[in-house]
Amino acid sequence: MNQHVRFYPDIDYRAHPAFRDLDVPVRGDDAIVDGMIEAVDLALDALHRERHDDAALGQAFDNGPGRRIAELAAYLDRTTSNERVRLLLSRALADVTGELLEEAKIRNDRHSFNRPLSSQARSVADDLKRDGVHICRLSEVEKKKLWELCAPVIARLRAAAELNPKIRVAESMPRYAGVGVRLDRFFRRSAVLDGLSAYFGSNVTFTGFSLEYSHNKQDWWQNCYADVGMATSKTVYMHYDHGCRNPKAIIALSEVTEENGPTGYIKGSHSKPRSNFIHFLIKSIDHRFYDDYIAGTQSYYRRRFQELEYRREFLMLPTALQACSHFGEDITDDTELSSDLLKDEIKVTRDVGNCIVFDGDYGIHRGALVKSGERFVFQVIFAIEPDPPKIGALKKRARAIARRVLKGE
Ligand SMILES: O=C(O)CCC(=O)C(=O)O
Ligand SMILES: [Fe+2]
Repeated sequence: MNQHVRFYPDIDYRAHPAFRDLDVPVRGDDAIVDGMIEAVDLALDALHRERHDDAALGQAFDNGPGRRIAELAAYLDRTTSNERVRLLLSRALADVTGELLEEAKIRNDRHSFNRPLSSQARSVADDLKRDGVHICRLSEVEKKKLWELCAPVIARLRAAAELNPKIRVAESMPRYAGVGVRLDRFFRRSAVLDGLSAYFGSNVTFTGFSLEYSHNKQDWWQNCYADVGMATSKTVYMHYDHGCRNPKAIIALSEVTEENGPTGYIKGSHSKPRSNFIHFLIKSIDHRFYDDYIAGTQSYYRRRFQELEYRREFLMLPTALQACSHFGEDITDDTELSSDLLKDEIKVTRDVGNCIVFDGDYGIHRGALVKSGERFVFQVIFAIEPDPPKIGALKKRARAIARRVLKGE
């Protein structure tokens, strides 16, 4: 199979024990769909190589990749008989067109991005380029201070977990108050922001973060395929994040070992060959699935793969679209793919570091799967965007301080 028209990793769902006996007829038009995918990717590549002024970019996008995507959308609309599948595809294709235009704008701006780099920032950017990940460390003193500042949030998270022990619990925290300001200082001091900017060729800002509490009673990631007698796989929860361009950091406040859910990153996975278009489209399909999904009572987080009806609909898609951004459980243990991914995984335990910065939209990672004990981490979101005007940031900070004083924190 031509990996340039496929998602990475390419999983054969028709051979998977939970799908192989479902008796869904094969569409038989993979060659046509693959050809149309290739046409979108070629048009995207051509557009990304050119330099446009802002006004002309939209037009160039519509005439190139936009037109090719519309052709694929019309073809799938004509040839997909299941109504729910057809509507899902149409919503996802509309979304992905918007996403790819945004991506094209970012890439277009890169042609004029040029910023001097310190040697520290160059080394962060080199790590990201080579591995898709940069690992660093907050001092014990700084960690202790952050832990103290988070005490009220930690107490609320523990209480929420008591009430609802099986699901994920996190609280988003103010970007411009105490903890956010300290994290911002850390990212600047350790050249994380400059390194990310150099890696992406665009300005990167620290936009927000939350504190997440994970513990061993949670089961949101377990037992997807228990109905066919499969144990949770060794690659469970390996995934790409849902966005299409935002880098991320995970900072561990707890002492992390193999037991309490270390973040894992598959070194080099950000640059594996794949179709750029399919990479974006699969995330849009995953996301748009939830528009007509009626939530059930189970806590497992990927019901599209757990329920027979949705498994059948999944097999009605062209083979190139039979993929998922959160694919870890779908890889069968002791296969070549499973061992390849596992052998390249770096687990960020306390001996390795306590802060991992990574390209989570293109690189495979996982974490928070606690076997025993518990773990508190900050999930940090960066964005590719211009710095906010200084005066705006100062105003936000003043408002955040005022809120804190009023709350008596
Ligand atoms: O908590 C971790 O270590 C990783 C979590 C993650 O990748 C996510 O929430 O998307
Ligand atoms: Fe993630």
